[in-house]
Amino acid sequence: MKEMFPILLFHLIFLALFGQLNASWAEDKLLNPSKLEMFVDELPDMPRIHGYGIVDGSPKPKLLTIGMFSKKWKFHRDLPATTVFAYGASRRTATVPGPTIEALQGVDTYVKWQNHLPSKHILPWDPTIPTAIPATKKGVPTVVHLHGGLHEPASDGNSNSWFTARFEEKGPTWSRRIYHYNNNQQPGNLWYHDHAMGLTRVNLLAGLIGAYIIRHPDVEGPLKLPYGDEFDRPLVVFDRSFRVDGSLYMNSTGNNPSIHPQWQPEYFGDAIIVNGKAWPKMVVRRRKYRFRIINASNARFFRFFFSNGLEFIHVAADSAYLGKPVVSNETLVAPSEIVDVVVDFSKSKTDEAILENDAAYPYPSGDPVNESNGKVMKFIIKKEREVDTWRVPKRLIKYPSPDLSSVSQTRYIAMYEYAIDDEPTHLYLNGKPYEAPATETPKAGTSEIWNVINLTEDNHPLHIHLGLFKVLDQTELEDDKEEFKDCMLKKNDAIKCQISKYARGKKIEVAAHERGWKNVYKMTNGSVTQILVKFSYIHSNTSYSFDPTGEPGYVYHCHILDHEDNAMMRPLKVIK
Ligand SMILES: *[C@@H]1O[C@H](CO)[C@@H](O)[C@H](O)[C@H]1NC(C)=O
Ligand SMILES: *[C@@H]1O[C@H](CO)[C@@H](O)[C@H](O)[C@H]1NC(C)=O
Ligand SMILES: *[C@@H]1O[C@H](CO)[C@@H](O)[C@H](O)[C@H]1NC(C)=O
Ligand SMILES: *[C@@H]1O[C@H](CO)[C@@H](O)[C@H](O)[C@H]1NC(C)=O
Ligand SMILES: *[C@@H]1O[C@H](CO)[C@@H](O)[C@H](O)[C@H]1NC(C)=O
Ligand SMILES: *[C@@H]1O[C@H](CO)[C@@H](O)[C@H](O)[C@H]1NC(C)=O
Ligand SMILES: CC(=O)N[C@H]1CO[C@H](CO)[C@@H](O)[C@@H]1O
Ligand SMILES: [Cu+2]
Repeated sequence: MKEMFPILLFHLIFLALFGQLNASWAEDKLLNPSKLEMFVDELPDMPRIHGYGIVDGSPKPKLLTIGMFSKKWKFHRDLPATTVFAYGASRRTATVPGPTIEALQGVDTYVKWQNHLPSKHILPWDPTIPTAIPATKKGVPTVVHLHGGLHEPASDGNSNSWFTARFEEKGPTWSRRIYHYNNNQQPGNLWYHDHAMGLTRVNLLAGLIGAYIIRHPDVEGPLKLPYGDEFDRPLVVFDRSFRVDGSLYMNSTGNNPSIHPQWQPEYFGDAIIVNGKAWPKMVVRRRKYRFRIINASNARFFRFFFSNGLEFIHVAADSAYLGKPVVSNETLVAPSEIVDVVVDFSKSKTDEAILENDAAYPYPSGDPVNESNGKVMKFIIKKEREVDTWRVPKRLIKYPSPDLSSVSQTRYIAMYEYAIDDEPTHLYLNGKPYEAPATETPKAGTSEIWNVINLTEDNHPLHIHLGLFKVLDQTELEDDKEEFKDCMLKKNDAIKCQISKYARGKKIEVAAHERGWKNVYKMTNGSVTQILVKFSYIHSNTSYSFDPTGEPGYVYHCHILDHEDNAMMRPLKVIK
């Protein structure tokens, strides 16, 4: 026994270190989120990095180096520090979310994205879904996608262009160490995040997200919207669950474990995090602020509203300004959608306003929110009245409406979910895996109509790389849609299945603030959503300032990350 003891101890340490003990240990050590007092941490403003230099008074292209680091991050005053993956100019300055990159329209930003991550992931991932797996089984594959960016395919962060630390291993379509963002598009809100094959959900959960803003001072300055670091603030919102020791918790038992031991169709966390703090607070002055709210949750939809009735004045959506401001008392944000709103705190009748959320999860038919996930953050409004120099003009920036007569193609995109005993195993677009050759091959410079048919139970936010789109119409399928669904499952051909016969139900109104140009939209279940996708700039008639036809092409996918990973994503190949 005496000799055995060290061996036993060694085994225990080994097991504890390498995870086999975690499964039983993990679940009873889950943190009850109501143990964290709300509104105690100040809302951070993430570091701002300029994606341009100033030489002799004029802006010049710039090369940034941004790394991905494993480090500790405090999500709440009373929660032990959490190991995260964070973007930053250095390990010391890396944050969750990462730094906000501020670019100028027409000035190129180059980024050397560097992977400094350890050899093992901090979250459970599932090798049985289509996944980037390094041959040595060492290193965390990553690749950065700038969401909403119009740039060459080789800098688009294709899921198979992943790389591990020191570029030791690279995915099959990897070609560049330095990414080139032209920034030649309209001013607006973008965000960057990881996009590695089969790892997007866990890499984002670990912290690999950040905001990116393209500004055009000549066009935006005259609007006099709230501006500058104090009044123009990105809010990156997501949900996370923790163990009592502060570590991130993700359920590691699949919903169909005999097929996918770990994968689950949707991740929901119990704590709502804004700019890296759980339920933070922010002291504001009695005047207007602009908030660019990015939903960086894996699967949670948010419907935001203020406890004291303050309104949202929408000035832009996820990729472009609106023609006119739109006022609303609540706003629904799907994963990866961005709302860009002005809030006028001088209108507040109280000295505090809580930003709340009442979206069921999964949206729209899942569990109702409760005290924890129904609260987002608190604004403490100073008492003193002051003169507000910011305004919201009656007209913002109007881009020409899509020219329907020039549409060159009409496509049907059907969303399918496959299940065993009602538990989803995987999801496909058009019934095809990601690896099947591209079927969506738009011509550069043209516009197309896509009819997106949801044949699943859920509301899927569809995101298209490169192409910006406008939602034209959303129509419910008629009651006998099961016939249509059966036909689609057999033939996968919307025309042969007589879509026009079924797509005659109720029209679903598209909210006024979502009628602008977008890059993500909620594809409501049981309906056909018609969008016009433009494969050219929306703000000018010049052709793209890069070649969109190169390898490895682009993709389009569902932005519920757990769906995207398994494998609700298809190639998009632009041709000449
Ligand atoms: C984790 O997921 C499994 C299978 O989906 C489920 O049975 C289990 O209750 C979950 N655990 C927790 C703590 O939610
Ligand atoms: C917002 O206004 C609509 C219509 O007036 C109303 O039905 C809804 O309950 C309001 N929402 C909130 C959060 O006050
Ligand atoms: C963020 O987007 C995901 C996926 O579209 C969605 O499920 C989630 O509800 C959204 N969250 C917010 C805060 O908008
Ligand atoms: C809210 O629901 C979550 C998930 O079911 C749970 O973990 C949390 O404890 C609940 N919070 C409260 C205050 O009931
Ligand atoms: C969408 O799903 C919800 C909840 O399952 C359901 O109430 C609603 O009728 C569905 N909508 C359509 C158009 O099928
Ligand atoms: C492009 O040209 C067409 C036809 O001349 C014009 O109607 C449209 O407004 C132009 N678009 C932009 C963005 O300038
Ligand atoms: C076309 C179609 O059948 N769509 C599905 C969309 O989602 C709903 C669930 O709310 C299903 O009932 C529909 O079958
Ligand atoms: Cu989806």
